[in-house]
Amino acid sequence: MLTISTTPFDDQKPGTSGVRKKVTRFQEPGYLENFVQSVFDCLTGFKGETLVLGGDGRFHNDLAIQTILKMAAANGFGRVIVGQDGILSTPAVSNLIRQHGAFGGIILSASHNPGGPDGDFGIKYNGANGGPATETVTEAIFVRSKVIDTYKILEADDVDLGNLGLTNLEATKVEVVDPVEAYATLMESLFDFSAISQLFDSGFEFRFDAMHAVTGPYARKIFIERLGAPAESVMNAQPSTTFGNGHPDPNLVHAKEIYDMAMRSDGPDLCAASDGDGDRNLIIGKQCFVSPSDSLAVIAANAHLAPGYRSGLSGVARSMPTSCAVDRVSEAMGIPLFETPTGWKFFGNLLDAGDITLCGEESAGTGSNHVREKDGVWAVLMWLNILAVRGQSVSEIMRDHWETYGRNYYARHDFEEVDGQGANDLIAALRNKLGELPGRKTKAGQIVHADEFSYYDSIDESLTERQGLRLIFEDGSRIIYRLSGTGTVGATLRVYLERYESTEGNLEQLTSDALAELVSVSRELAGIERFTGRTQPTVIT
Ligand code: VG1
Ligand code: CO
Repeated sequence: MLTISTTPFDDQKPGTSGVRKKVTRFQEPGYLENFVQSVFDCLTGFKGETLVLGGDGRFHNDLAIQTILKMAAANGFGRVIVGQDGILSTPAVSNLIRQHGAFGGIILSASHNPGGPDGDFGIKYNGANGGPATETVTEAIFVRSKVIDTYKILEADDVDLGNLGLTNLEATKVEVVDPVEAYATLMESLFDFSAISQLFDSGFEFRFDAMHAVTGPYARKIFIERLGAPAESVMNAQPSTTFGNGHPDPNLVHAKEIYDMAMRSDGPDLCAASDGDGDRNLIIGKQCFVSPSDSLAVIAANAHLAPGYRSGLSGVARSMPTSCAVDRVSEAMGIPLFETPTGWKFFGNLLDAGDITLCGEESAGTGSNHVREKDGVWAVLMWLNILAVRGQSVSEIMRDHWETYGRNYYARHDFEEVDGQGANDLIAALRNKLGELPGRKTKAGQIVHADEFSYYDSIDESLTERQGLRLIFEDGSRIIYRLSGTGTVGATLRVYLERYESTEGNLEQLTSDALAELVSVSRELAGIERFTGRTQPTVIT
């Protein structure tokens, strides 16, 4: 075993569950090693315990996996469970940690960010509950990474990850597992597979775009082999290190191929997609896009139709910028609703405590207490199960939903790769102005409340501050501003817009029209052009 001297890096961000950087940064000697050793240095009691390890297969995955295996062995883990060829989706890692009672896991991914030699890479640590490390742990890792001066690694040959089974890395056992098997079995325990098979038999047309990313093998095994969907149902199913030179973000911009297919009048009945690491989902019915916020609400209202959720929901949670559509459902069902900061790690304690069964984010993340990550394939199966039982189309289900609960028109405008200083100045200026906003009349109505969101987690007693500036209007409309924590170039300003239309209102309006006034107020109030030089967002979702 070697103990190698190293010097800390200065570009780690506090408060994020891991690091996401350009591949070239990760190729610098010691960069990955510093993060991994910082994680191990912050954990106690893992000697002889199990670590789960895998990634989304992007460029650098293979090299990083070998390094981490040797470091885990040098640091004293007893066993490492690793996906064949180093592949595991994020929800599959979460499941394996829980199933094997592992100490924790390491996930290699930059999620929906592009891959390849010039793309992004990332790494994060998940704890024994299967979820992203909590605020307390990520803070400790950050502090450690600033002072670290050595890391430990074995001098050993690379482990063959191509074959299933056990090998030894000195005293540490390395168990190479099928990435899909355990996950597929979990899905089968939650959903009515025979109802979904019958749906496919009935001629229901389904397309899933794996975007050349990690879900390809999962989708093939589950949708085609176990549920009998025709082979052409899964597109771009072969994972590649560059994601086919694409951008594996299942939104209307990057998943345009499947979006265009869904918008045809003779298109499939359900189109879906997932991201680089398999935790996000896109759901589009025939000519009917389902916003992630609406998807969460529909799933909350219908989850009891799936066997795993038959006994109902204990509660639901959404991130603060996610639309309030699910709030209406929770109110009608008489179950608690929790509002958390952006990021899945904030759902972990609520799920562990049994306070919630379902949770989601506006950024195409939906999930439940079955794992501690958002789960793309799970969300698609949930929709298939609901469609199979209700026997209606996606658009009929949406119409029904809006007629019952009203409709929350919603959009997110992203200003990507803007100057970091400008973005910080914009937020600072708006923060200073919050006090004078309540009472102000705008063309989108009167502002009644303005604040900066903070969250107190009563379970671990942590306080998380500065989680987005929030303007609330007299009719319940909202404009929210926050800076992304996951971008790797400059800053990304996200502006979230929401307007509620009650059931008596006109549900036919187009989303863009419904939000036009809010959009223009959001630009003016924050001085977006003045601070960023941009007149238009780069991505609208
Ligand atoms: C974004 C999303 C957030 C999500 C996070 C990780 O964060 O807005 O909702 O939890 O990505 O998703 P930010 O800070 O850039 O807004 V994934 O699929 O990249 O693990
Ligand atoms: Co992801």
